[in-house]
Amino acid sequence: MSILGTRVLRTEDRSFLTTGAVYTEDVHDDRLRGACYVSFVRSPLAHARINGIDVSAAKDADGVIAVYTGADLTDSGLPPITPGMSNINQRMVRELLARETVRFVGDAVAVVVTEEACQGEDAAELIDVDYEPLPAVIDIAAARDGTGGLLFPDAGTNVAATFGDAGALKPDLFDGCEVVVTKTLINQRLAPAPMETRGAAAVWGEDGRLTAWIPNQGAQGTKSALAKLLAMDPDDVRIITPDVGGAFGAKFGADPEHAVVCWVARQLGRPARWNETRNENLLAMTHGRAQSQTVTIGGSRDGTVLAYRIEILQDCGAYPTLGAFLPSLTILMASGPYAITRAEAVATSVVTNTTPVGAYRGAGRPEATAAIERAMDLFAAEIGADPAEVRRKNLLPKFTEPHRTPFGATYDSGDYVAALDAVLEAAGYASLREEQASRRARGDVLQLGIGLASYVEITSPAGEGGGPNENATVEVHPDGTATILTGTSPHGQGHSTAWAMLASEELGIPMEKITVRWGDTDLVPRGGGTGGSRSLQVGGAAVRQASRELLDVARDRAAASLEANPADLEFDVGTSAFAVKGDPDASVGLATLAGSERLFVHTVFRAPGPTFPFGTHVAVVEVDTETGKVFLRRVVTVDDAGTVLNPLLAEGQRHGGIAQGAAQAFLEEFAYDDDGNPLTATFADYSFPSAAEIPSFELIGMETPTTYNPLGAKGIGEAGTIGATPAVQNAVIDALSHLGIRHIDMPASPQRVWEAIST
Ligand code: MCN
Repeated sequence: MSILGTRVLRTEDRSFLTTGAVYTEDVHDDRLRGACYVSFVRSPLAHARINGIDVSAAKDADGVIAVYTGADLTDSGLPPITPGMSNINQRMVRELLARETVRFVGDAVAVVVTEEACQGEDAAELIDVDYEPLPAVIDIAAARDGTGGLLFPDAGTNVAATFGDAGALKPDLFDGCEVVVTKTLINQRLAPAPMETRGAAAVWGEDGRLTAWIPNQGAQGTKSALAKLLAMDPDDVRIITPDVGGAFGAKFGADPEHAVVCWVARQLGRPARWNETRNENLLAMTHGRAQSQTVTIGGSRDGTVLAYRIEILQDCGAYPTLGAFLPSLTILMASGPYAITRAEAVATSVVTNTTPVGAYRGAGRPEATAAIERAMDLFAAEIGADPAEVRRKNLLPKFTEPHRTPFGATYDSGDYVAALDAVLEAAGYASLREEQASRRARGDVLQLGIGLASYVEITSPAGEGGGPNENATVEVHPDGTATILTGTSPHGQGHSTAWAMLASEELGIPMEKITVRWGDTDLVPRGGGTGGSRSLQVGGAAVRQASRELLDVARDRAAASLEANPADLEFDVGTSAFAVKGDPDASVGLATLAGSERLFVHTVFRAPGPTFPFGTHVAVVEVDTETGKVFLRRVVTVDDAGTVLNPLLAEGQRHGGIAQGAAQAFLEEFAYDDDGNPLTATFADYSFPSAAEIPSFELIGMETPTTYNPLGAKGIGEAGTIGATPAVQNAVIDALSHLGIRHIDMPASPQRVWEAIST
């Protein structure tokens, strides 16, 4: 019986729940013996000129081995960081440690290196930086217009990148529409806040090679990024990935801090370690989202949407990296699951004196869904129609051949109406509306809101070499065990379980005898890592392909050993052995075959393109009309990620993602005051939900296989954050729509909701 599609328990959890994880901070390795500790000195000002740095007092402090500033790094020949992507303004250059100007609260200006970790923070306080404050650019519209000053005077602008031509927007796009609604929506800035903060441990060998332990989402990408920062040949860098306590998109590649720690280790000829504090993490790890979106939607009074436009202003923080590029993904997915043919989008990415923005679970796609799903509700409210009906009317009909959107995305397969109908049925939509009507009639304090979000998203947009592909190696050992090497890099997604299932299914080797390894670049030199919910559809597919190719190799060897024709052999998964058809005694097992010569296959799986999972979420909230407090009561979802390999893993991803997505709608926001001081730099201020604030989610199954990989699988890792956010936001507004409220920006905090009710 096949184990694929069954609820196999996560093999990872036994050690996590007993001996515990080994995060970078916990790594005990002989090579790191005698390590010193690096602490960063960070700017307390959002924008300032550095007139001088006095490190003398710090140098004399307890346990201090050395103090370095940006000048030391530059003197040693380290280059500044130029934006990686060519369409970003190349004059917006960052230094590993800021030398002349600091551009956000948290920008690092110096490091102290101490014998003990605890000595660093005290010594760092003794560093006297002479800052000359400059006006902080926080408002993104002002940043775009350059009215509040420039972050990079040499660039002559705060605009880091543009997408589409704002001057070429069609004035007649909405001609013929009976109804046109326009609204500016804030998709607020979030902090990824993984349980494990960032860190590094670095040591240089006598051969001049660097070994660095860094929590990451893909060691190979971290290796090339780190080598670039350190101006080194990537072959001289080895990255080792310990257990990673959450990443959510923000641990891809390498950050300036990682490079500085490695540089310190080389400078001192001694291993160096860095463990980021929670406060530093909230200040200096890349943030996510941070878009302002002006949506315009037009159509007829019967509910048909005829035209849609989105104009995006992306805040990319102080230094443009991936954040500057995120709007291109928002634009790609802008028309969502709808049959809108007249659609256009433009975006401008600007720098501001805030923490740099990067990828955060969904990276550009939740923003697209949030915009169009809010627009759909605004349109429905304007024509007085049921939001579910408006969606049903405009969703693309079922398709099995690729569908090309006005924004150039090619959706592989979809059945959007079925997803909507299934979730409405499961949620009991009609009776929820009845309940809502009676509460309104009674004038209850607790009003009921029902929110919908239909979505389609892109998974596995790119990989190794830029395409949706991934490699795997499968080796069977003489003792009957097997090892899988993968270019993916799990950090909560359960690949050890999933990849072992796939190999076990093909090779007949029990899962407990299969070890999955990743994240050491000397062991797995190539790989695209884990992000963009790409892993199963390309990495898992590669494991299956490698297993099948291994059987081909083994078949030839078995034929030689049994003196039979390969075509006359049958592979018995039950015994993991080849036998001659009709003569079961003439057999040889994979383990035996591995005894005479190594039995392994390395392969690359290449998909024809990304895949497009879809679904609909229904959120039910109660809103206290006296206090503005939102209670999330239910989230019911259909998330169709094609064929599901392991429902337990997929549902785990959905639960986590929905909680995270819902949190954006009613709780989370990383906020600054007008001077660029962070208002939410501790967990006392930056709130996210605990189990007490969220219900258990109701997950409805639906599987529409893709033909882009033999597993039929699409990605599931980000679906929760894509569907849940607008569903919950729409639910909050729906609860109050009878009061004439059409929109409330996220997060729907009690204060914001109360203000909307009171005005
Ligand atoms: N799966 C399945 N059937 C499918 C699709 C997936 O059984 N049709 C299973 C896979 O086997 C895998 C898991 O679900 O075990 C997720 O697979 P996939 O959708 O391929 O996504 P990735 O493994 O590439 O995960 C990436 C995704 C992203 S982009 C972010 S961000 C994210 C996330 O996963 N960050 C996470 N989930 C996270 N979960 C945790 N605990 N921590 C994070 O930082």
